[in-house]
Amino acid sequence: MSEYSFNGQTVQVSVPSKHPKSVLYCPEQYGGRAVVPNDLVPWHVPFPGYEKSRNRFTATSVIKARKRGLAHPADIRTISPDDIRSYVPLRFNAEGYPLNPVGRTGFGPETGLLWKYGANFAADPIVTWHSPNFELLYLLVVERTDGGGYALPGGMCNCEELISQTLLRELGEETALKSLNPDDAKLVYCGYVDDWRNGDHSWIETVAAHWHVEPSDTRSWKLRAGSDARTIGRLCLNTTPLSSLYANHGEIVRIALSKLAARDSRLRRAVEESLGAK
Ligand code: RP5
Repeated sequence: MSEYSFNGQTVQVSVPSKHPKSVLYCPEQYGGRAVVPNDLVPWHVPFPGYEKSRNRFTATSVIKARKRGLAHPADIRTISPDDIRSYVPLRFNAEGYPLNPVGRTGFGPETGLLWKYGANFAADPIVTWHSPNFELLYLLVVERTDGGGYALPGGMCNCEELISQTLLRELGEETALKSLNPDDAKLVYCGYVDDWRNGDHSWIETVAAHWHVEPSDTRSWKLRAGSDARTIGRLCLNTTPLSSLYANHGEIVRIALSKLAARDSRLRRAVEESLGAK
């Protein structure tokens, strides 16, 4: 099992056992996914004819990024396996394609909207605060412009950046919140994101870090939706089901809240209520 460290904190790298959103949903441009029954998701189960049943699609943005040397070339044979990355130990098929660590997705071998074969690295800031009486918990979210609904205000990493920089840059770009202290970040998650853009050979992995702030800290915030966000939301977690969030962001927030309750007993009831919100 691999580990990831950040700010002197360590987490195990996570790969969920299922990826329902990567199998059932996709952006319209993908033209749909091949049907993958649950028992045929794992790569070790033979699925004759599967490869040919998949739609092919590469976004124009990816083709443009290739010309600038920012995206992998289309031909997998021209890419050194060392240039294909993941927080998870990678496996490759006979043609040299990296295999999605959860299993089949019904889309590939092209990368669709993603720039890289293997993992495309993102970073997700989780920002929460409580009501003055400690009864309610709030989460800062953005409404995605791609129709994916409410999500953590994260984004893709620039290759020259440290994850700690991406977390705060994305938060600033998407919400205009720039006052959080990087040293207060609590590492919550490192691993696979069940994102609807994922494919058989290209997928998203993220590092999520949590800031929980006092209600008084939020009074000076002047939040504004950035270019990647339609609106900003302050979700009351006591009444909003975490499962309604984009990709597996709800599961990631769940981990953050459990750790929060372990650190601060005053918030245990609000956390319990939020974890059970339906
Ligand atoms: C998710 O997509 C990640 O967890 C992150 O929140 C986001 C990054 O993609 P963009 O918002 O930059 O499109 O998979």
